[in-house]
Amino acid sequence: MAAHPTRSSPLKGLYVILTPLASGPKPLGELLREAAASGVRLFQYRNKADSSLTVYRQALHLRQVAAEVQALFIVNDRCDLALAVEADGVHLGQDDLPLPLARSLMGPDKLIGISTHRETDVREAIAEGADYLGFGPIFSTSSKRDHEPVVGLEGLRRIRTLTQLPIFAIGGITADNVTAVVAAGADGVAVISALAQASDVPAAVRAFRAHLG
Ligand code: 3NM
Repeated sequence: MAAHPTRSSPLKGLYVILTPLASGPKPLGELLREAAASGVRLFQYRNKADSSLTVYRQALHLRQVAAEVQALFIVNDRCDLALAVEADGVHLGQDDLPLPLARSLMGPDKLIGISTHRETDVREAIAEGADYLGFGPIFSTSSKRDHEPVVGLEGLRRIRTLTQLPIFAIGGITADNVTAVVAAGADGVAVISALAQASDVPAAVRAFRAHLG
């Protein structure tokens, strides 16, 4: 199914995280379609709450929708699930499988991103061959329980000096602060609530994209 996307696909701009916990009234598949129709090319499915079967079924559905709209589809945390639904890649957290092991499971052509929160995480991710970094939380957020300490724009500026890898800033990012986040060095921004809770998804995407190029 993953005929179009490759590791060389551009990794920048708006990265929309689809998660049932944060979602408003809109089904995730509909959110994906609306966001993609407004130009979003990169999605992640994140579900830490439901059973494996439920998560698999939802991932498979979203994967199919993403393929229809020719967007990249990444699964959070789990290589087994990413492989089962033929996702374009996996996004690891610091407590997930080690990146080299994930690479050997996923193969050379799948994308592997990793959440980083401090300089040591970033250095390790670079050494281990991540395709892109998540870095945050830039601002405080209620979308992730027990999140790491806020790194702020200053933290992002420091990390930018360490690597040319694509950096997706995450945590509390909105259309109102995205300009400052990009100015601090982010290649893109990953968001949950700014899209999930938007009453007008196309308008919300446009507001981001105006600042993201
Ligand atoms: N990861 P919102 S912050 C999933 O710092 C996640 O790694 C973070 O949600 C990190 O856009 C976060 O609603 C939550 O703030 C992002």
